[in-house]
Amino acid sequence: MSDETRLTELRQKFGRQPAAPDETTGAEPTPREAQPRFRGLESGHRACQGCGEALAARLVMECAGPDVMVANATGCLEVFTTAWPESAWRVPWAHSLFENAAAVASGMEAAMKARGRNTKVLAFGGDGGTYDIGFQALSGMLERYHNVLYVCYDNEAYMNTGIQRSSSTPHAATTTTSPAGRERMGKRHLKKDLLSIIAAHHIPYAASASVAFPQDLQRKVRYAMGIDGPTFLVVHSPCPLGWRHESRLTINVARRAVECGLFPLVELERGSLTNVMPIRDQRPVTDYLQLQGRFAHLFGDDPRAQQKRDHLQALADYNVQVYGLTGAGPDPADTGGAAAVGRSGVAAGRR
Ligand SMILES: Cc1ncc(C[n+]2csc(CCOP(=O)(O)OP(=O)(O)O)c2C)c(N)n1
Ligand code: SF4
Repeated sequence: MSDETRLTELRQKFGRQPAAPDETTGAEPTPREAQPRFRGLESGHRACQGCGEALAARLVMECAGPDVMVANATGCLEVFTTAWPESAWRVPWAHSLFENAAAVASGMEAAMKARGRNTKVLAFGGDGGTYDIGFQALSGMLERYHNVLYVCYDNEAYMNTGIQRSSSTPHAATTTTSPAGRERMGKRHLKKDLLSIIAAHHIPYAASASVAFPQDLQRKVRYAMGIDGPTFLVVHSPCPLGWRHESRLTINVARRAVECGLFPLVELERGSLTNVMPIRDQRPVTDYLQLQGRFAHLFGDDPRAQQKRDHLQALADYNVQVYGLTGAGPDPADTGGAAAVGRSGVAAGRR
């Protein structure tokens, strides 16, 4: 069976077909209708209400599938989608260890190549599995130039095992292993700049995305999928449980992270910055921090609180400066991000 026939079969079985122009009027379908809506990750899994990671994975799978295979590091995504004997995945999916999703994906890709198939391999990991424990395998996969799209669902802590800090946890956030208290104001260290390290491998494409901007996220996935070689995407994915915000605020929290400059949305090709999502009106970081219980200690009477808030503002301003985020161009608030997410029933308030 040819790849094309197999793809058509998969789409008929699992997904909505891309709409064609209207037969009588000839009207073109809207961009959304023209997309194949492949549901590689089904509903009915066991993620917490408002889980950003679940939404991010669904958005990625919608436009990456159906002709893909997934290697998934252990973590929340793996656990909430595969409670034995059930699975929410509609693609070939392999559980890997915490530390080796990239190595497993490399092997899958090499095996498919040996069989003469061009099935694309995806590797998924949380920030613990990517920034920290799986980093060595990831670096090797990029350097060996495997044809794999690696997606890191960045919820900024080891959520699956009880909200431990990772090297992606932001400065001053409280976690179970960086608790705010008399000794210190949450995490002492800075969030690791993983994207710059990935870009230093000079791979064809590396980018950051956010669940608050699904169209931008899906454009980046489609672009990465079209590249023959290693590509990388880190998706900012709020976790209501670990960030201690209301479930209905997931999109708002993610949006504010971008609007204040703490989570810049950028694209790098072969190590060079090629595109950014500009911020027309930069929000103060406090607009982002105050929605989340993990930063609640920064708004109390402690004299160190102001210093930490200033530090976080300086980090956001630094991002705005080095990536050139201010200036003309489309504003994130104009891109229909949150409104587009509303179709899934997730609260879609803009601010
Ligand atoms: C070598 C190893 N150490 C620790 C664990 C336990 N463990 C499983 S998932 C996990 C945390 C995953 O965190 P992250 O990758 O950030 O994903 P999240 O759950 O936040 O989505 C840990 C510590 C493990 N499975 N293997
Ligand atoms: S703990 Fe966080 S990342 Fe894990 S399922 Fe719940 S909301 Fe999602």
